[in-house]
Amino acid sequence: MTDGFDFKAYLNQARQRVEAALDGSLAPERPESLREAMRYSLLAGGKRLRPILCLAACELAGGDAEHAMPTAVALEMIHTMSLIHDDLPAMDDDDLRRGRPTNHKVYGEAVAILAGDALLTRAFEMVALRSPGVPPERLLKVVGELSLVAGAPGLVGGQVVDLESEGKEVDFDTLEYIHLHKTGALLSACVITGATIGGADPALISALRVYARGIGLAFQIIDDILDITASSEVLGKTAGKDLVADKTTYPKLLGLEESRRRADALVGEAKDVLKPWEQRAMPLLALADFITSRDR
Ligand code: GRG
Repeated sequence: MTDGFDFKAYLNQARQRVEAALDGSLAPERPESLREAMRYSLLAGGKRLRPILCLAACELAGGDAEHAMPTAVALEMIHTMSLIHDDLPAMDDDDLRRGRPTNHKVYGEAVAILAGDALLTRAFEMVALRSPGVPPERLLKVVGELSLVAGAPGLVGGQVVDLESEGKEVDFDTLEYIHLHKTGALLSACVITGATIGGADPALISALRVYARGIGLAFQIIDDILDITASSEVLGKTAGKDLVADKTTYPKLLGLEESRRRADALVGEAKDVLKPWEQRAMPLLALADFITSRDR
């Protein structure tokens, strides 16, 4: 479906644009110590999948990707703050993220919590106050989407169920609930907000919701597989944590092979739904494949 599309070049170029925008989003301000902690995690690398999904969806809808850049930055800010908070001793208690010591290891717990809070609120500022050229009614929809995704109906709800499931036998429905909320919701918001800024019609928005559900679940299945098969050096975060914590994961419930088959099938379904937009959907189709072929 994506023959002839130079995905590597697309990804490199998109990443460079995103990195520049992320850098520009945290210009000098007081207190410098807080800014430093925010920049430490936001500019620590990462695949930048979420902002790129947002830009690609905006272009698929016929919009100018530059108009979606502040929202793309906002999505990476929400993602990064969720990683900072997830790594805290009260949550996953980790000391390695994106190949470096976690935020609280460097700046202490109090500043790490506050850096996360400041990134979350800056995300809304990016959309509401720093998105020139986008009609206000589209920005309002984006703010609504982000507020649902970041809060109890999204990441926070998923994280709470995940914490409550520790040390318990978890059934398939609960596992899927956790993944759809902790991981899938934000990936979905990426394409929905991008497409909204690009002026998508309801048919495209519905198709993108189906696409996002597929890639969201597939992304988490691959994450579970990589936790077992990849090293901490390659992942840039502590590998093997799920086994140590005896966490319920897809490989635990289905085995490695069946988990991979399921991820491939979900990505296949996600791609099928974008068939009517085939040419313009090339980046999103290739990004779906990237989710199952990635090694970190
Ligand atoms: C959003 C208000 C608010 C609070 C956060 C801590 C928390 C509540 C939620 C946890 C969310 C979480 C850490 C989900 C895991 C998602 C996941 C699979 C992250 C890894 O994503 P990658 O591989 O990472 O895209 P990089 O580093 O490449 O960006």
